[in-house]
Amino acid sequence: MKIIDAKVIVTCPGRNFVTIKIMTDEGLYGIGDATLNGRELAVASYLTDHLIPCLIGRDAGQIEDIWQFFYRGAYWRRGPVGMTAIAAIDMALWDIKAKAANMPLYQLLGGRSRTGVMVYGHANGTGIEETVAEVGRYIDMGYKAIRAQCGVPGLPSTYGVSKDRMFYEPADNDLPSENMWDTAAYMAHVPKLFEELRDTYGYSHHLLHDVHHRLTPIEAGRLGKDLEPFRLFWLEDAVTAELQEGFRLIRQHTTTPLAVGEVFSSIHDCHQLISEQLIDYIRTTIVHGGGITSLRRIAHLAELYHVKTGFHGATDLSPITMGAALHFDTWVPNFGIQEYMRHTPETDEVFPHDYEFRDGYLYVGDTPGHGVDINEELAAKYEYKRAYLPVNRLRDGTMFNW
Ligand code: KDG
Ligand code: MG
Repeated sequence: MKIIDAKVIVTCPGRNFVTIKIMTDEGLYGIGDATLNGRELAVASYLTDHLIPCLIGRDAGQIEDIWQFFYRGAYWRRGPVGMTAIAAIDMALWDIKAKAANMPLYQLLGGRSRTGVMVYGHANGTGIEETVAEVGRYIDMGYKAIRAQCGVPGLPSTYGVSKDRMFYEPADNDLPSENMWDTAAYMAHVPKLFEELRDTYGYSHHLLHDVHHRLTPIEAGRLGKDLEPFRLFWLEDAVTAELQEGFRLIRQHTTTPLAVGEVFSSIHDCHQLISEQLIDYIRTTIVHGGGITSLRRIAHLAELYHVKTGFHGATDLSPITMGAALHFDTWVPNFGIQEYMRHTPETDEVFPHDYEFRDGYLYVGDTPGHGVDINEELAAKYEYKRAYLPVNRLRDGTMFNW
């Protein structure tokens, strides 16, 4: 089956999404997500100007060879823009292969390892009381696992606390808005939130927390230790992870499980973290980590070292990534959990899909492929709108991690 054409579709049903559609001479097509929040057009150009011309005429079934061609053949390896572009092609080719086999993708990967995929939702509020009430709302909706984020006294805004109760959208401006950060205020506040949560709801639900790269290893060790009585499912992105060995220091000080990896683009970003057992969950997901072909390698490496998957699933990853990830989650032996931030109805309409949420779990359907499509006519109605993630500064004005 030959690839005869491929195109990039940019749409903004409330937020920007980039999609590749690959067509074959047998009439089958596949779609892949190429969305990189705040850098969408760079990936669109990487695909249109550099990868698509090399795709035409290739055998759509040679997924591994095409992956290697674009990874090794680029000479300039890795990096989020390039790996997101490769991921999009890879997702679309797996979609085509599964459609050609008349199978849902999880069957092609090795079949079902579980009936449903446990997901975690996002509860947040400006203060502790509001966040505790929100967690209650998620429990009422059936969630078994909930991430809790809370405003910090003295800071006008904080990562993870949304303006909209239903949908959190961090890319909030056409130029980066500026947030302010205070580590001491945050470190003093977070344990109070989790104490209140456990006092209110007990220990029957999983609770998670995202630090969003704001601490140093020794600070993270202290926070992890302070949170130990509240038995978190995980503490996420406690520090930036360019220095993988930095996690050793956190590990020496706390038994709170650690998750990291949503910004990683390849296995080399987490090789040491995994092989030295410095983390418990790897969050790198299909769209930013080079696709299903690449994530399979990461998951297998992780399995050897008792590390489980915990795929990133924020709203800036399109429903295509969610569909592909859910098939992967349904198969992968060392599955941990899947993040699930609901997309808006406009987004769901542009990307019709067959997965559904029931009682704390997401279930994939049996549509051949990854089960997600794109309504191109509708997509064309939503024009690209530049949007940036915020940046962060300390109280004295120093640039910091967002
Ligand atoms: O684009 C950035 C978001 O995906 C990120 O801020 C969300 O940290 C995030 C998470 O855990 O979902
Ligand atoms: Mg995160």
